[in-house]
Amino acid sequence: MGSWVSKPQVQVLLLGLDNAGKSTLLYKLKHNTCVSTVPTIGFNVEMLEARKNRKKISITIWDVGGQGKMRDHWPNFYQNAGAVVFVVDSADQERLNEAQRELERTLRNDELRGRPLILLANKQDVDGALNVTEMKDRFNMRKICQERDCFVQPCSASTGFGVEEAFKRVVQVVKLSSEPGAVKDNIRDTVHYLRTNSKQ
Ligand SMILES: Nc1nc2c(ncn2[C@@H]2O[C@H](COP(=O)(O)OP(=O)(O)OP(=O)(O)O)[C@@H](O)[C@H]2O)c(=O)[nH]1
Ligand SMILES: [Mg+2]
Repeated sequence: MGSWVSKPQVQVLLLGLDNAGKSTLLYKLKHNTCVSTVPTIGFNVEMLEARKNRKKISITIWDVGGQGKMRDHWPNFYQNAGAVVFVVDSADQERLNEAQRELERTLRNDELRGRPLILLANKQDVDGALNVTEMKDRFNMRKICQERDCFVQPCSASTGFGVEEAFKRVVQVVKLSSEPGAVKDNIRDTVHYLRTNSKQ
């Protein structure tokens, strides 16, 4: 068996509206390349290694599709999530309210109580993107951060700006999970749903 098995495992969830840039970010992190993505129906998962408190840890990143129908499946991934990374297209002014509503709905779930949040203000390379101060205001960060560790990181998944910093921040705040298999068990419902629907 590979050596990663014995390392502490952590689970990180990448959530956010469709088109926010989650998959682009995941592959930028994993392969340092800007891949051309298609909307995610289901989820992508990648494993990365990092050091936390001078120990090697293995980080499993779940990138779950953000389209309306997919959002109903987000809760299947909440159990044992060590941190939530919520990706926002900070240049898409028309969908900021929708993103903010989804973030609040997500964080209201009991299974995510006290879990750290990293809000990624993505697409900083696009003209008109909101800056960190504007994002904090728009997403009620003061209120949200009363109950959890929070951080807003500006980035561009396309250019790579801020991506490494975001990952470092995730490693810093992520909680080690006690039952590494549990998230995998919970995705069975989602897989079943996708299989059933793809046959129609
Ligand atoms: N300019 C710019 N475009 C970006 C950035 N990040 C992602 N994109 C583009 O935004 C589009 C959507 O990116 P995805 O990574 O597929 O978005 P997603 O959040 O995974 O979307 P779903 O899978 O539908 O939930 C693609 O055309 C990306 O190339 C960025 O930082 N800057
Ligand atoms: Mg995607």
